[in-house]
Amino acid sequence: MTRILLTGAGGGLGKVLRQKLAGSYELLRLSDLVELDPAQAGEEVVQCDLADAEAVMALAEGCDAIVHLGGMSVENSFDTILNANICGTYNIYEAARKQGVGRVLFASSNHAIGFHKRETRLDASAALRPDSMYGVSKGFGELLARYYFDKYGIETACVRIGSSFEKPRNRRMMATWLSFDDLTRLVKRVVDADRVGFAVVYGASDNEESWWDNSETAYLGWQPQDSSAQFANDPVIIEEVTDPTDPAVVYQGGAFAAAGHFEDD
Ligand code: NAI
Ligand code: 15L
Repeated sequence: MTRILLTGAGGGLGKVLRQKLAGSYELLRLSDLVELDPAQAGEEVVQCDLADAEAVMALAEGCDAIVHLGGMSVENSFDTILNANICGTYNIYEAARKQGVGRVLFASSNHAIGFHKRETRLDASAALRPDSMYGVSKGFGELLARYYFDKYGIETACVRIGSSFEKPRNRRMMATWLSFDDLTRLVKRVVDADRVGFAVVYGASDNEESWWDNSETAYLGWQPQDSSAQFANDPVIIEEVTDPTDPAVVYQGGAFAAAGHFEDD
């Protein structure tokens, strides 16, 4: 597992991983719709649209694993989600199949299960309950991953990322926060593990408030080491006032669950 394709390399997490994975593998092929900084040693840079099947087919050539972060990362019009996330992820799996790429890390999201209540503890077998069309597209990606593993043996870790930012931005993120270092360790475990199979992993740090149970994927050997507790006294966390009956507080998906249909806005 030495030649890695990283999609979404121009985004928030893509930029972090570009920096943190530098030098760890023989090749990091970086791709995004937006222009990227020029390639450094051990890197290749390819600008392309994930909806362009031919371009994505070429993108995967010669790679051992794909870290698929690219796509629309929040709620948007169905058209945008369809092209970037649904067609884009299908193109990634078809490219993996035809180019012989054996392993994918799919950046799924907590919004695939965002309509579960916060007092419900979820494990890898929890039902998909998307809270948005964005969440629906992540559920579709997980189903694609399941299908390509069962039919073609392409391994995937579907990582239902919570909130991966420098620090939590609100009270909800005290439970959902995933530090950049824990994310990087998880990506490396998925790339380096002897066996991944089909795995659903919740991407959260070792936070005091926790809604998710990763015991079914303990075989991957990933143990988050950071905790949001260090931010408990941050003014953003202390000052935020929340109504416990607000759907944005009741459901795991927060504001995504509470929002109306994007196309109506
Ligand atoms: P981001 O929005 O910063 O980055 C996504 C990147 O994908 C952007 O650089 C964008 O240009 C690229 N992209 C969008 N449409 C594309 C297309 N049609 N073709 C090629 N590239 C395209 O998002 P972020 O925060 O870096 O997240 C990365 C991935 O992780 C996303 O798939 C997101 O859904 C997922 N995720 C992130 C979370 C977070 O807390 N940061 C939480 C849950 C999931
Ligand atoms: C996501 O899926 C988004 O990509 C990210 O921007 C955050 O909104 C995150 O979920 C979250 O739930 O905090």
